[in-house]
Amino acid sequence: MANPVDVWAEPTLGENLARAGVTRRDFLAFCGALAGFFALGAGAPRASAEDIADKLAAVTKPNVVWLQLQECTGCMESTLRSGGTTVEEVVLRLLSVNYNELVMAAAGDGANKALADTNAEPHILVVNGSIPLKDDGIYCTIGGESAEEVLRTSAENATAILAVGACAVWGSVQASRPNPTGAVGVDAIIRDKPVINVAGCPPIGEVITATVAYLLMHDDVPKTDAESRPLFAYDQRIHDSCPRRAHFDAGQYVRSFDDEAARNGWCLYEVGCKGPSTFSACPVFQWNLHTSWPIGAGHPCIGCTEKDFFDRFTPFYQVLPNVRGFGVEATAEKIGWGLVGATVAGVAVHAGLTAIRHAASRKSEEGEPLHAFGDEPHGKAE
Ligand code: FSX
Repeated sequence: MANPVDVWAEPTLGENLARAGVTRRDFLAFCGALAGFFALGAGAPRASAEDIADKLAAVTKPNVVWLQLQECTGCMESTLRSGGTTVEEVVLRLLSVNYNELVMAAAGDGANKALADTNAEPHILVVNGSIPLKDDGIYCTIGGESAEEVLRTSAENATAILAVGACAVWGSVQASRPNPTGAVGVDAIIRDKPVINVAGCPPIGEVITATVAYLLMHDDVPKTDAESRPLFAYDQRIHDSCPRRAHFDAGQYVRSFDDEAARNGWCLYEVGCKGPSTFSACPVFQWNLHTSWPIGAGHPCIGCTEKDFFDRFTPFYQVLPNVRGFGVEATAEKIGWGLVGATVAGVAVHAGLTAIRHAASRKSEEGEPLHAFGDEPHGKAE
């Protein structure tokens, strides 16, 4: 794959920021956040805010094609509303997004020309949404071409390809059984180039931003795990940094969403939380200017950064997928190991699993039916 930095067009990001009135102080604040982000996970070289600022300021803006295929627009919303005072300013100025259905002013022939013109030159390709393959792809077409054709054409001159969102990564909800449109993710179609999978439904805005910034700063794609997710953002389980973790270890579980345990902020595992099986930086970055996140708001993690989560992790308000012959904590351990993969096993994971084993010895009362958000009452997983 060609060096992504080869595709820059003038002017440099630093010149752009200066022209836009973004101060060095604000830019350093953004770069400081990035430095902290890269320092949190594995797979990214450590760098100071000044180092990052210097590298980013020197690069020139890459041309970008940002496709939106079968999806709900949540990923672009997440990107645009990541919320930092200067983050969205900086991100938008990092890139020349020549084609994106949601934000571009052009329509019709003008939009199609923008896509064709950008595709003719080296560019970064970002894809939101799944690709329907059934029935000649009639379920998602752009300018009379199927999503598959548009994707293949857009990938030809792409110097880097990002699949952003669970839909683009694995097909997500659309690909769940019975998958009526034959939806697949980007890397099921693009086989001759690496695809960076930025997982989540939607991914955290800062994770999208940081992945783009990584591409701009380095001459290579970031190190990834077995699912092609950037290691710096997906090397830790939610369970390992969950603020409710102490309650898991103490055997203190919410059993229905209106009980005393829920009001006390206890562990959501028994109402279906998939945090023990899910790799994501959610507890650290959260959403909306660090305001909150699903578990913080009292909702179980649904595991949206994991492969085929909609088929594997539903019903969402039950404990982890049933594996006969194991207790719920043993099931968590088994699934956790299955998802860890050779490239992401680490001290934190071992520590988390050890705690699960300990917690298994003080397993909470079983057999109590769950009533959650209109679910039919059901028993615990066997
Ligand atoms: Fe999918 Fe994204 Fe979920 Fe929605 O573009 S990952 S349905 S948040 O919008 O693709």
